[in-house]
Amino acid sequence: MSKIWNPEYEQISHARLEELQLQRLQWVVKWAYERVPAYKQKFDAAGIKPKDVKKLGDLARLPFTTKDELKEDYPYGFFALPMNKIVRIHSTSGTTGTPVVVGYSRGDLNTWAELVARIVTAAGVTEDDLAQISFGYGMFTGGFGLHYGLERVGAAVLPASTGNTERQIRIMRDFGTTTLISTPTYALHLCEVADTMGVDLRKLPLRIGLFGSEPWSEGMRGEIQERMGILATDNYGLTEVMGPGVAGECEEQNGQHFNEDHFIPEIINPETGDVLPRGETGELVITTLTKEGFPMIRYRTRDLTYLMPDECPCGRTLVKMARVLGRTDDMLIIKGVNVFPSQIEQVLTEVEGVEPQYQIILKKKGVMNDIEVNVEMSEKFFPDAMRKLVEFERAIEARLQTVLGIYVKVNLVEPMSIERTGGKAKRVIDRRDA
Ligand code: DLL
Repeated sequence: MSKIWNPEYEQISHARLEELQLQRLQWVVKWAYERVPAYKQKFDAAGIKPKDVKKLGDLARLPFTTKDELKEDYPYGFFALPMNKIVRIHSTSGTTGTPVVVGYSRGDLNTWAELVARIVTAAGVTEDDLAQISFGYGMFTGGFGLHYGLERVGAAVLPASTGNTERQIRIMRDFGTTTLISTPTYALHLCEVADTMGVDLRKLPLRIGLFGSEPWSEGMRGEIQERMGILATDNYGLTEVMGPGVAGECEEQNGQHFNEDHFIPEIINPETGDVLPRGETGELVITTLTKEGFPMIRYRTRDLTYLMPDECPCGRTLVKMARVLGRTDDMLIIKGVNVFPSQIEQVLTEVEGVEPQYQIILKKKGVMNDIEVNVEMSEKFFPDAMRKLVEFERAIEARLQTVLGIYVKVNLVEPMSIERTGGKAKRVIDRRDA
C-alpha cells in the first residue's frame, strides 16, 4: 500500500476535523465578507453576519455562489487580495462565454502543491517516479497544478503538455515515463497512436495514471488499464475552487478522498437547494476553508455525485466522493428521461468491436428532444464488419435501450473519424436548429 503524504491531516479524527473546519470556516467567512464586496452584499441581503457562524451547521444558512455571479464580476471582482499579493492567475476556458478568472497568493500556491502531493501519493507516486504531464500548461489549471505537487513529492516531472501525440509516445518510451497525467480520453488516444507506431505500452515502465478533468466511466478505466498495463486513478478539481487537488482516489480505486481540511463538500438538491444526507446523489457545493486570493463560499459546482458513507481500507479518514456522473448542464432530457453521456460511454465500453469514442447528436423530433449516437468501430474489426454492420448497430441500440430506458438510434462511423483532443472531449453535438 502506498504511503500517506500527510498522515496528520489525511488520517485526522472526526472530532478534530470538525473543530478545524469550524475554526477555518469562521476565518474564511470573515475574510470574504470584509474583502469582497459581492460577498458582503450577498450576506447582508440574507441577513447574516460573519459572527453568526457559530457551528458547522450554520454553513447551510449562507448564500450560494454561482458561476454567473463570478462572470458578472469579471475579471477580478471576487479577488480578496490586491494584485501585489497575487502571484498566479488562472482562468476557465470560457468556451461558453466569459471566463472565470482566479488568483492565488503565495500561501495558496503552497497549499495547492501540498494537496496535489497528497493525491499523487495516494495513487502510488513516489520520488522514484518519472511523471509525464500531458495536460495543457497555460491558463488551464491542470498542467501547473499537477506540476508543483509532483515536484513536491520529488517525482521527476516531464512537462510534455498536450499535442504532438507521437512525440509523447517517444518520450514515454525513450525517457522511461512511469506515471501519466492526462484526461482519460487523451490516455485512450495515446493508446491508439502507440498501436499505429507499433509501441506496446504494456512493455514500457509506465505503471500509474492519474486521470481527471472530465467525466469518464468504469468501463473506460478498465480499457485504459488493460491497454497501458497501469493502475488508473480518478482525480477531481475545478478552477473556481483551486484546480486539481480537491479530491483524488487512493489505490483502492473506489471513491476520491476529499481534502476536507481545506474544503467542505456539501451535496444539495439542485432544484430546492436543500442539503442532502450522506449517500444521496445531488449537486456538489464546495466551500474553501484556507484560500486567501479567491475564497469561495458555497460554490455550486453543477457536478452530480454523492459522498460515500463507508470507511476506506487505505487508512485515510477524509470522506470519499463517488465518481462524478456529469454536470447538471450535461444532463440531457430525452423523451422525458434523464440521460448522461457517461452512461452511454459505459455501455460502449462493454461492446466488443467499438471504441469508446462517440458523439451524441442532439436533434429535435417535433417538439421533443431526440438523440442519435455516432459510435466508432475498431480498426481491426472494420473490414469484415461491413456486412455485420446493421446487426451490430441493432445490438448496441438494444443495450442502450436497456440502460437508458429509451430507444436511441446508433450510427457506426469509420475508425479514427471522431475528433481526439488533448483537452476535454466534446461528446454532445447540438443540431436542434439544423
Ligand atoms: O478540470 C481541473 C482539473 C485538472 C481536475 C486536472 C483534474 C485534473 P476546469 O477546467 O475548471 O478544471 O473544469 C472543472 O471539470 O466542474 C467537472 O465538471 C469536470 N471534472 C474535473 N475533474 C473531473 C473528474 C479542471 N475527475 C470541471 N471526473 C468540473 C468528472 C471532472 N468530471
